[in-house]
Amino acid sequence: MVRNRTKRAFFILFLLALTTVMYAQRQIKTINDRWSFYLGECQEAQSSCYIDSNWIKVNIPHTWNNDAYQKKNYYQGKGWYRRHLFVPAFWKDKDVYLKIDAASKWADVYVNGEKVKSHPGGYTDFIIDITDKVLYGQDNIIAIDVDNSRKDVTPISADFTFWGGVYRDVWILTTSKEHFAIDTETGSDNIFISTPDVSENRAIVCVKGSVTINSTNKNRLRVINKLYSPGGELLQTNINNINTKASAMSFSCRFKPVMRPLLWSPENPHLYKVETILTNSQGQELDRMTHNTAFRWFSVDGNKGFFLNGKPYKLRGFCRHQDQKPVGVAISDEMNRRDFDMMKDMGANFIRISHYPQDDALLEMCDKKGMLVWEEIPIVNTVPDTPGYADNCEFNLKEMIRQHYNHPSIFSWAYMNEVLLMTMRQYKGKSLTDVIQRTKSLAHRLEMVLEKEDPYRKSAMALHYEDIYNKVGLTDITNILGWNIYSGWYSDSVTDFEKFLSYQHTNHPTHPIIVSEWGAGSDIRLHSLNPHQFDFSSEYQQTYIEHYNPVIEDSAYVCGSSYWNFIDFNVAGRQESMPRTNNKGVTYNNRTPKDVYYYFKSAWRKDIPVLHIASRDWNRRCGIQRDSLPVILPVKIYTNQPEVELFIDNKSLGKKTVKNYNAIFEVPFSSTEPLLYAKAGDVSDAVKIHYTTVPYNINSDNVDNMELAVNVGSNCYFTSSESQLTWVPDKEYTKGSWGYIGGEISGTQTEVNATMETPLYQTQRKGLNGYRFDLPNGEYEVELLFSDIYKNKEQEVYLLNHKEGSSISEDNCFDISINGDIVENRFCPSAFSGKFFAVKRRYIVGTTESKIEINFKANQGVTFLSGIKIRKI
Ligand code: GCB
Ligand code: CA
Repeated sequence: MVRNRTKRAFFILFLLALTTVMYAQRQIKTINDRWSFYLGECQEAQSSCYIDSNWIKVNIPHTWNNDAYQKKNYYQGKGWYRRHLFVPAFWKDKDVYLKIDAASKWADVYVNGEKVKSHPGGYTDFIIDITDKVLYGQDNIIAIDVDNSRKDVTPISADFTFWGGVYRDVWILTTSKEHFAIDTETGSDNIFISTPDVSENRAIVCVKGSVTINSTNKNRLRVINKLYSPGGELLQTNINNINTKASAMSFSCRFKPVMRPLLWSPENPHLYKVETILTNSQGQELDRMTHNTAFRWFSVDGNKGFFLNGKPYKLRGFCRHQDQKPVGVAISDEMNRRDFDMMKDMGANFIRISHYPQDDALLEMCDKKGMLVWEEIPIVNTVPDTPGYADNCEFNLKEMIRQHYNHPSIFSWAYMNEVLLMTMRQYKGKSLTDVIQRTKSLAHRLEMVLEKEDPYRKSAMALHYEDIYNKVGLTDITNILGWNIYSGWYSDSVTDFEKFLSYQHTNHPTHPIIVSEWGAGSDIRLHSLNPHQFDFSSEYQQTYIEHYNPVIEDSAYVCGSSYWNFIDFNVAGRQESMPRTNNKGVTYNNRTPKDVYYYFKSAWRKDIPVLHIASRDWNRRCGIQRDSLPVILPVKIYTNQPEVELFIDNKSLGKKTVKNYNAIFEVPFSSTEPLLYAKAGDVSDAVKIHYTTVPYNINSDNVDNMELAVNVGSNCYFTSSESQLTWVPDKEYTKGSWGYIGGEISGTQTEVNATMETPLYQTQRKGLNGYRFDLPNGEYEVELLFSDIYKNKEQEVYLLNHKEGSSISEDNCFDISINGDIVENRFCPSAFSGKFFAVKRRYIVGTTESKIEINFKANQGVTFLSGIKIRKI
């Protein structure tokens, strides 16, 4: 009896399973596992009988460019992926597709040795119909030949790494023989939902698509479109009969107006749903697709900025690169969603998906949780005349639009970034005119694609800080002008930002402006009490951001901005303080927020109180102790509250009025682990600081535990990530204290080899005569840091007259003496390893003269010093 009942239950389950199979006609699943990979060319790999057992086993998403974390010249070339795919016999009744979400930058795909697709473009997906290529009930071989070196596929020049690999999901899609057509030309799902007419009172939804019939079944088919409210209520059903005799079996449906629609906005992302169902004449379901849609409209105005749903709306957000160490761009959906959530947490309502189309997982969040989107294709720096390049650009634009058309969060498609930057550096005269002409005709061509593919969105391009774009007429081509402005970083002073904007606005009042980039770099190891342009201190980044944001907010004609960048991202070719990294992020590459994250959060979140002690990035503090009193150091608070109180070790430092979302307290530091506690209304924040001192006057009371390290030639404290030792900013020698004697500040942004402490070596004093410490007698360890970053001037002159074959060195060489004793005779720091190489020497010296004075005397070229450290032993 019991057994019988179980049997019956099984039977019912079995029937249920059968029905689900019958209805779930379209199935899609990842095949990201079980791939074999080979780096390099391997012509035979396409052949189905090739044995790949000695290849490495990988999972997709995958990139081969972990070398981009180590060197400028990362591998650009070919990589092969292979996978066995067993295709069950019962799939004979289905159509089978392979979908690859991204293979950078070019892919040739083979099935059982036959080439089935070539795809240009590393940021868009592609779909291949492999129904007639696979063997049913058997093992099949898929091979993908990927190449990230192609010069006919954009990007070819840009400030980011062109990671190679199949770095987004790979899918197998099966459908019944009658199904919604799949777009194997441009990789979209081929159903397009538009909302051509939306107002507060009524909204129209249209659906367009087509049907594929790969069977002899010529029965009538039916397309049923159902529209659901955000709450899931079925609002309307629309039925289309498909004439299966017609050659183009397309359908289109226009729902009756939705009255008083719930409008979509980043704050209230109401999504309606459209279900599109294909049935045969007996009503049996053959295929089904579901899409979100939303009711919103936008406009831009040269004087009044951006409008969402008829109301002025300031765009506040970020540009986003996608990579994360150690996986590069082979990031998961979860990581995409995590990035979205962080931007949303800061109160962003806008994302510039730059400089290339990104994962659907991100766009899905933008629709669902609310974020307006500008998405673009990566035509960056210049337009080359490489054959095929322009065609591929046009193709990638079309792909992006068709693939992401149904994301209601997108309001703008963009296609060029700073496209005259390299152009102007590389060409002059007639050839410059030619490139500009080529650029303009490509822009016109792309505008036509935009107009044809999607008349409902705005076009945009991002321009660098030069009037040339107006002069040559590029700014008349798109709907929105993005200006990338770095005044106060790469050039000039921060106040040139507002000057440039108002100049553009005054001269071109009809051009709607978005500040599509602005940003300053920061390196968590560098901090300063008097930060300045390009010093990579966290404090300069804060100053820069605090200056720009109010200008953007207060200029009504500015639509808004996207700060560059959400993350510190990898650029293999970049040098600066953190080689291989562009560090303008508001989060570190591992997505830990920088303190400036909370400036944005304070400025943008109106719905919750925000309070953050902006010392997380500078929580290893070092004070230069002048007397026995506590050292006073500033502590900044970011908050959206009007007033804030700060405590150190439970002692109140009083309250301060908050201006521009920040307040700075002068805090007395003395204990080694002080607790900072801030309070504003109901919110509070606390952080423990690690505090050390170094003496201003070295004496018998403080010398024993002293390790005085000076970042020579710099205004910045540098804390080593490895040892945690802080190197204090440099100062001039004064009697009784310590410091440099003579010389001038100098430095480089070029990477220095053989050290992890790059910024220490990049900042220097050049032409100095000496360095002096007044201190008690005793025995000391003195360490000197050098890196030769100079051409040798005398040698330059000498080189002009120099005879072929005579070997001369361009080294800068000097004698070094300590308290009068020569310790280095004609020392040439670059002699062995060359320029831009870290060199460190340590000396044990005793003094009976109450001082240690190191002197430098040039033999050839200049003297220089990057850092100095002194410690009693
Ligand atoms: C720009 C570029 C962007 C760079 C950025 C920078 O204007 O559009 O790709 O990464 O500047 O940080 O220099
Ligand atoms: Ca230095």
